[in-house]
Amino acid sequence: MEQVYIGLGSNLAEPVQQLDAALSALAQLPSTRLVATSAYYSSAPLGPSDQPRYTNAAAHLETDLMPHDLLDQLQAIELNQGRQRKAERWGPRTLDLDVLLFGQHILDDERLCVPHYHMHARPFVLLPLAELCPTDFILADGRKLADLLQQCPIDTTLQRLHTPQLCSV
Ligand code: A4P
Ligand code: MG
Repeated sequence: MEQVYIGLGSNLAEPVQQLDAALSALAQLPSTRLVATSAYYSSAPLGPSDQPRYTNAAAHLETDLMPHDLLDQLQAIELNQGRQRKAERWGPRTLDLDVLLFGQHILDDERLCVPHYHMHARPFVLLPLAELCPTDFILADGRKLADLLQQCPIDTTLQRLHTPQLCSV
């Protein structure tokens, strides 16, 4: 079993409900267990500002799926929840599921970059992730999560919301 951390984000069509539905779908993935989920966080959009605020969270999975098979499953969940892929970078979406960390694997191919390339600069990714990891957590590439948190820009718009009911199965 690999220990995997997923970043969830939504800013369209009832974001909290989108994340609730996505966590239920993650809990039902084959050969996978949903171990824990973080609280939900609300923040102003990074990138184009003419879009709604985002709701973000992180989930800890244990899985026997291979990385690209897990990505296929995540993209199927996104599509099932009405995700439309547009050319616009950092544009609005019903659901974004990113593989943040996949065990001790470092991946960099045309479909998967893990650890996720932007996570170090994003408080709305690091704060939920830190809820799920030990304080001395070290990423596969040797970076310490505590250092990333300390060096990450402060987001004054970030608000911690509730912790979802479905926190483990
Ligand atoms: N891909 C490569 N590595 C990964 C990975 N580790 N996990 C590839 C998932 N996918 C990965 O993904 C494009 C391609 O990335 C996939 O086909 C996959 O093979 P995508 O989901 O279509 O695009 P994306 O992730 O939305 O990339 P983009 O447009 O750069 O958006 P971002 O960077 O995710 O930003 N503001 C706040 N406050 N909160 C947010 O969550 N999110 C965005 C979207 C903008 N502003 C935001 C937020
Ligand atoms: Mg994505």
